[in-house]
Amino acid sequence: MTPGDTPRANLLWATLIVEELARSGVDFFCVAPGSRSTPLIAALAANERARSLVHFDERGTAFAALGYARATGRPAAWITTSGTAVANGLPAAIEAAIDGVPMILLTADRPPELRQTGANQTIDQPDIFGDYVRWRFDLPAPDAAIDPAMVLTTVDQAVYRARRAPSGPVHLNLMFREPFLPEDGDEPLAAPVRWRESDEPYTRYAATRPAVDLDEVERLREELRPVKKGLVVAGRLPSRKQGEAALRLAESLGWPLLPDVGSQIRLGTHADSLVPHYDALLASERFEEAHAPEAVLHVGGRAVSRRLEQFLAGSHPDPYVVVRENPFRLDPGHRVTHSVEADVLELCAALAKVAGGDARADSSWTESWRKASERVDGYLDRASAEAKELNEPLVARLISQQIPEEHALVVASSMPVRDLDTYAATDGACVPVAANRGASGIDGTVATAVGFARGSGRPLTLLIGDLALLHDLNSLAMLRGLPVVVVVLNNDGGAIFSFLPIARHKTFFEPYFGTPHGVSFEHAAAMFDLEYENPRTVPEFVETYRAACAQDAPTLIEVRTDREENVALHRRLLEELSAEVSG
Ligand SMILES: Cc1ncc(C[n+]2csc(CCOP(=O)(O)OP(=O)(O)O)c2C)c(N)n1
Ligand SMILES: [Mg+2]
Repeated sequence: MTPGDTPRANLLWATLIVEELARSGVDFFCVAPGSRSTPLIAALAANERARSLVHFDERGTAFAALGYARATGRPAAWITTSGTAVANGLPAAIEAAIDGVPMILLTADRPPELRQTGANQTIDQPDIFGDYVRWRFDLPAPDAAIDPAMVLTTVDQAVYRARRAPSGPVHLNLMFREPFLPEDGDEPLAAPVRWRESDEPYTRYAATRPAVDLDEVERLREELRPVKKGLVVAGRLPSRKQGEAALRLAESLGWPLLPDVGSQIRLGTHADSLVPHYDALLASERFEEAHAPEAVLHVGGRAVSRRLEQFLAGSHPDPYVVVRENPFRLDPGHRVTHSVEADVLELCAALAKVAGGDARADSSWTESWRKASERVDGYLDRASAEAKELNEPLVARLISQQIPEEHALVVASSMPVRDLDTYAATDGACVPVAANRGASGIDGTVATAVGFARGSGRPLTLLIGDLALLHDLNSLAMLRGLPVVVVVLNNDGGAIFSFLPIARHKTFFEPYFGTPHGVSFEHAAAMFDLEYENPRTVPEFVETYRAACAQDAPTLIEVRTDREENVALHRRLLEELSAEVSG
């Protein structure tokens, strides 16, 4: 290859990568600045169908890609320069891998002659994401002597591997030699003819979805047929359609359905078999003892509720069936008797069809769950009406009631997701709910919300704790121009730790676990150009939240609470709720 071919080959390959991704439906690019990725950025800027999100922190852009795919079901591409920038993609890649979210990681790298030479900003990149990627490939540096069709087939394989079950992140490591780009007037190298003349991906991968195995469905039916007291658990599911399919299955079995906050049917959904407040019910020992199930059918990912996990492990249901779209074990209590990898919609529909005729379930069983849940709801309504001051469970409940139906809701790990799970009402809107509960990190939450807002095209509410917000503070810069309402529950540290036995160790609990920081978010809001509100009372909160939702610009609503009062309030609420359902 003549030296003059390097920049032309760089631009050709980068152009092929960006355009082939766009042709394959990956047209959203999350980008942070850097030099080594120059050819990719030049190709991106020139591509008319590609859209981009540009931000200075690669951890944030990677989480934005995650949020985008959570909203759309389609991967976004993440472009980064070489060096430690690449390592900043690992947290989002881990979350994507564990939760089956597709993502295309494009990392620029030095060419082989500069690896392990002490060359600047050069680290060992090709395997950096380890087993967290579904597929990885280290492309050679662009070279006019290599058939450019290789680049296209590599991109096609990458997109396929990201999207097919089990979906997840894939990594293309892309070496570029300098000079990165041709001079003006240099004749470009030609793309493969057949590709140039078409608008389709070079290799079209057939979307072969394995059909549901009807023998398996029949076996399940046989096992479930004798069950009188069964439970359906709807865990984390990516779409409302899937949640509704689980609900139809529960109805045809005649079993109660326990909907996780991420099941897409926890909010704004009404059905006779739905038990939205199951987590609170399981705080009552008497209720638990009287409601041990004979069988469980769990659909989707893990549920947030710890009480549910303990309850199921303790009650030894048999059969205990798990249905999900990946081959991974979902069985922290080691109780699962039957794990089915299948398309959730199809499996639920097929099983509902055959189970309907058998239904032997005991209707007083479902009614007992539902009525108890209704009592919890009634109690929470009374408690809300009597509350003079804002508190964390109440803010979660108010958001579930006040959120406009066109919004999406992203909720942070730690107490926000747990409070929403336990205390959300069902008389609000049925909005899409997303949370990073694959690895349950508190990192990248704001960026995930940004990606979700961009992907869904919806205005969005983010409910987040103070440490999670501080952790991802610079992602507030990505909110500019987006109709996002950030509600931060500022309890000056990690409130979740107050619920753990470690909280009794007064000598070191506060500095090492509570981790108070003493900051308010008013200045952060000003720095990143967000409106700022600090409501103190329930009516003030409702008013400011509604007003913020009506705006096109981002708003940060800070609610201050006290960690000690918060833990005492949670305990009191659950005690009173237990008395309510046991009485
Ligand atoms: C990246 C990451 N670091 C640390 C943790 C451990 N962790 C779990 S909850 C939590 C505290 C979160 O505090 P905050 O966001 O204020 O929520 P709160 O507990 O107050 O509801 C921490 C540090 C984690 N889950 N993820
Ligand atoms: Mg906190």
